[in-house]
Amino acid sequence: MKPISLIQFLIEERRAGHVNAELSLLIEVVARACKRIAVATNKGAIGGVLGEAGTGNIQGEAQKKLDVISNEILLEANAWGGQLAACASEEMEDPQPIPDMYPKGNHLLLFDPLDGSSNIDVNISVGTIFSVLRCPDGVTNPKAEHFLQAGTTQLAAGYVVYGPATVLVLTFGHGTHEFTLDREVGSFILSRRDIRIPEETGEFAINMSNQRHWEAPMQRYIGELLAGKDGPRGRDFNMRWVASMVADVHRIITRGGVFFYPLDAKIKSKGGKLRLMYEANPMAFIIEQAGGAATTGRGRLLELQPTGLHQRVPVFLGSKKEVEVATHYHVEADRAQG
Ligand code: AFP
Repeated sequence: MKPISLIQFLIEERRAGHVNAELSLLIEVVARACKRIAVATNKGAIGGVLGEAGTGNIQGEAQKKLDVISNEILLEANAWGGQLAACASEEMEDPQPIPDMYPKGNHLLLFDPLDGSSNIDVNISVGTIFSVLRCPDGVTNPKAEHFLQAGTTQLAAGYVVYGPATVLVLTFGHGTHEFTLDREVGSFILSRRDIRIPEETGEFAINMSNQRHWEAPMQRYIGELLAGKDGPRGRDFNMRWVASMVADVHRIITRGGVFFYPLDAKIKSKGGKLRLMYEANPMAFIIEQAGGAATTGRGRLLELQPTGLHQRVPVFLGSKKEVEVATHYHVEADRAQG
C-alpha cells in the first residue's frame, strides 16, 4: 500500500472537516521541530548535548542541556508561522508571546519539550508532549489564565517518542494515529490509524519505590496485582517502569497496560508529580481517543478545571477496565471516610 505522509494525512483530515488549515499547519510545524529535536538527542555524547545546563526551571528542577535546546527549537519553530497567539512550556514560568514582528493566530501551544530528561544521559527513550488549545476570542496577548482550559477543550494533542524509532502519536479528537519517521526521506509516515487499546491488560507501570507513601486504596489495588493468581485477581501481572512518561504511554498505546503516578505522602502538598496542562491532559486525550481511560484516581482527567499553568495532578491512565478498578477503589475509600 502507498505510504501516507503526515502532510497527506493532514490534508485528508482537513477534507474530512476534522481540522482547519491553521491547525494542520501548526501540527506540521511542531512535527518538523520534533525532527530537529530527534537529531539533537541522537547525537548523544559526541554532540555535546548531554549533562546539566547549569540552570533551573520553574519547577525548581535542574535543567539538562537538551531540555533547554528542545525548548528553544520549539519556540523558534513556532514564532513566525502565524498560527499561534502564545506558547507555554514546562521550562518557562510564564507563557511566551509571539514576537510583535510576526502575525498572531488563534491557537495556544503547550509543551513539555523533553519529557523524561533524567533518562537522557543513560540513553533511554525520551519524548516531547504537546497540546493545542484555542486562544479565547478577543485575546491578543494571552496570559497564563487564558491557558487554563479543561482538557476536553483541546483541539489537538500529541507526543513524539525519541526511541529506536522516532514516532509521532497524534489526535484531533477523531481517533489516535501513529506516524513513524522515515529518516532517509525526512517524513513522518502513517504507521497505525485509529489505534485501539485493549480494555483488559496484565501489565502495569508505577514507581514501586513510593509504595509506602501511597494512599490506602492504591496500596490495596497494587497489592492485589502483586498477589497475582494466588490473590483476588486470580491471575499474574507484569510490571514496567521506564520513568519517561512518553515511553510508558507509548507502550500502552502499542500493546495496552496501565500507568499510575498516584498521590503519595511526599508529593501530596504539590497535588501530584505530573503536570496537568502539558503532560496529563494531552496524554489523557490521546488515550481516550484510543479507547482507554484517564483519571486522577477520583474523576476524569479531561474534565478537571485547571487552576495553574504548572499545576500537578495524580495520573491513572491506560486500559479502561484496570483504570476503572483502581479509580473505584479510591472513590469507594473516600465515600467510606465520608
Ligand atoms: P523528568 O523529566 O524529570 O525525568 O521526569 C519525568 C517524569 O515527569 C515522567 O516522564 C515520568 O513518568 C516520571 O517523571 C518519573 O518520575 P520518577 O522519577 O519519580 O519515577
